[in-house]
Amino acid sequence: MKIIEQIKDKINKANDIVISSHIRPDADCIGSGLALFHILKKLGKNVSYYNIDEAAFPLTELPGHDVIKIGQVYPKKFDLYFLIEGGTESRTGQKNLDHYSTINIDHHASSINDSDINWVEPDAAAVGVLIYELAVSLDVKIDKTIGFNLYAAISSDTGSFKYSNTTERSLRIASEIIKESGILPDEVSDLLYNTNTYNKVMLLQNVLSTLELHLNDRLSIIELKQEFLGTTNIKDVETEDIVAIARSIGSLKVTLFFKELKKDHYRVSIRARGIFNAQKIAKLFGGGGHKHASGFFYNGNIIEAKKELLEIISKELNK
Ligand SMILES: [Mn+2]
Repeated sequence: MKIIEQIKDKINKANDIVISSHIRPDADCIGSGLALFHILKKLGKNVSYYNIDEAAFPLTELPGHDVIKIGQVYPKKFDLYFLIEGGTESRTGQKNLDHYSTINIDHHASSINDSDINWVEPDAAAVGVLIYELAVSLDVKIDKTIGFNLYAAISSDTGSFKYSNTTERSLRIASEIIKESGILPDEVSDLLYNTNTYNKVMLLQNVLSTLELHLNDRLSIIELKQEFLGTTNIKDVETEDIVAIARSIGSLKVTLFFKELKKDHYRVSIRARGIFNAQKIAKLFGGGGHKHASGFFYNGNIIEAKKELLEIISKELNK
């Protein structure tokens, strides 16, 4: 049986269903989770949605967002547990996952296939694409709430339909979502991309002042120091998109974004273009992600980290 048919079968047989997204949720996993929540509601299911981390503004403004509860899943018997983008306890922060019948829906090649059913499609631009296909197979009409969330998921993970995962499939599905639900794409874009605060734009100024170019302008490095955050009230997760600015320089193949979490402890995002494989680099440091967008944690001095990465990336670029 095709995996989507297996999931359909499980949904049809289930009554009480719970959903969780990964920690530090992004627009794809929240949008996809919310769309799935409202799809299952339309089928008359009892649905709960538990996340460990609160979503950051503006994702809190996604329609239907108020159904999300923060914390561990209530220890009751659910028939089915959907894990959006990563089915492990470390990825979701949820404990005792092996007590449930779990379905992991993901599009990361690095997804750990630890759930009872693992629907992992690295070729899908976003989990939103998969949730749309699930809705179609369940015969659920895409209403405005579902449509807005799915479109936000796909728009966000394709960088507003700019990244290499902007394919016939992602554009066709985005178009079908608009047609079926009647949502206005510019309203989604305004919410996701045009709601910066003054403090956020000033933070960009500080981060951009750290910009370095290396390896004949093929590698850029930027850094977000804790001191930049100061009293800005900007949450960590709201700074994820800053890397997009540093990667817009035409000559670049790779961009590294060092985010200082505390002294000598960094989260490093890697963005790549063309044939360069960011995931391969992230894996060397115990991280993961996609070919063009990956990341890892680094404990140690940033000067050492840069030295080490420059050497590795230089070798990769000169292959
Ligand atoms: Mn995603």
